[in-house]
Amino acid sequence: MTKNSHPSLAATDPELAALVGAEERLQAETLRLIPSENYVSQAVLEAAGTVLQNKYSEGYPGRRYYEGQQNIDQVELLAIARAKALFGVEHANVQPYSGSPANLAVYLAFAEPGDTVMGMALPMGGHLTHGWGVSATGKWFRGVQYGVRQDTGLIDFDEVRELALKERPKLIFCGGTALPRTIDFAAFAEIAREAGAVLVADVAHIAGLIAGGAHPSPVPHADVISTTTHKTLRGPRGAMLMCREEHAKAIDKAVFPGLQGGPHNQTTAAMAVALLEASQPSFRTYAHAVVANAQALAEALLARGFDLVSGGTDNHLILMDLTPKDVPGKIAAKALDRAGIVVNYNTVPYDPRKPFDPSGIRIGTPSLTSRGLGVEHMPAVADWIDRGVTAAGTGDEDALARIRAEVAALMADFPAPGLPTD
Ligand code: DSN
Repeated sequence: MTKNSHPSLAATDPELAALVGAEERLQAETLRLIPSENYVSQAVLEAAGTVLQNKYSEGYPGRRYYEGQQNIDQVELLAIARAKALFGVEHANVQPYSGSPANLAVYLAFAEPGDTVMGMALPMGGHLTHGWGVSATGKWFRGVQYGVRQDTGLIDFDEVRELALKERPKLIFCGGTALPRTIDFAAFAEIAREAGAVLVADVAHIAGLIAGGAHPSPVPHADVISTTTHKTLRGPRGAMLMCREEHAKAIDKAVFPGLQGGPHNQTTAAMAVALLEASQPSFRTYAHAVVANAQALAEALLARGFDLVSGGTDNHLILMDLTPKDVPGKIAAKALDRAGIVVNYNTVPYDPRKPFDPSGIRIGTPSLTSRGLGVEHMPAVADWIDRGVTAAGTGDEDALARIRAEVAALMADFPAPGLPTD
């Protein structure tokens, strides 16, 4: 299937080519449910593999520290223009290498070491870079953290407001990595205004849903929007920062020369392609289908007695608390992997277990929707998860093997974008 996919690579480095081929097969045969992953198009893959990667271009279009930027400037300007049009923002910086450096640039733009910053706690669904202790953002800044209510699994805005007014953070982050519900950007903006804080909406997980009109936009509310480009947005591994014109200079200076050197031009090009794809009507259909699939999957899981944090989902992501099933998240995730269903183990809010051995698994529908699976397939997906978790508890490897074969059979009918087909 993948023998001749990369002929030059295979001739030069057969060992590496074999690994790439094996990964192509794995991505083709398995049901990939990690909510932060996706399949990029062949066009995005091709742009990411171009000679643009040979070029250094520290600086910004028209203001570089290296010559020979005739084409690179145009590539970056194209990506910027497309980002601005797609999200309706005044300014976009497309140079951050990925989400964590993008967020670090925001700290550099608006805060000094030791300042107080506020974000959602990592075990509650936030991100490391929102001031969590083990991250540089929690070591070099004073991170104060909010969470979700234990009884509802939802953010308690009275608690967030009280904390913000007491701590007066320089930055407030909203968004995260394990949030199954719509983010109320307007409520966060009101709190940030009262507290005199800069509101940063980290929409990495939901950028594609926003672009496709399947989640409200932070644009009228947030001072800065941070996003990766490789999750629901279906672009290359990279990131963008977007803001109003008043913050443009501070953001640009923080990214370069504050934090990074030369931008990865091949990634910028692939980002431009993904942004073009995300502006097409078909992407709106995709974004809404991601949510419809997640909601259908949540319903099917609830019908099978699973406990979902917050009781379901509004977006692409479902956080399953396996405590009632008496199967730890890690055991379940590893068993599902053997069954051809790729998920990640995850803490759930108020998890009594440790982060490396937590109570939950996190799943999502961006990848399966990219392959064309629809709501009619979600009962089968829920059934496989159910049987997989049961088999994880009983150690039934034969059952896992049976699921793997069934998964591979269905996946064969839904070729993934960007993967070789024969
Ligand atoms: N690692 C990403 C995720 O999986 O959600 C967030 O950075």
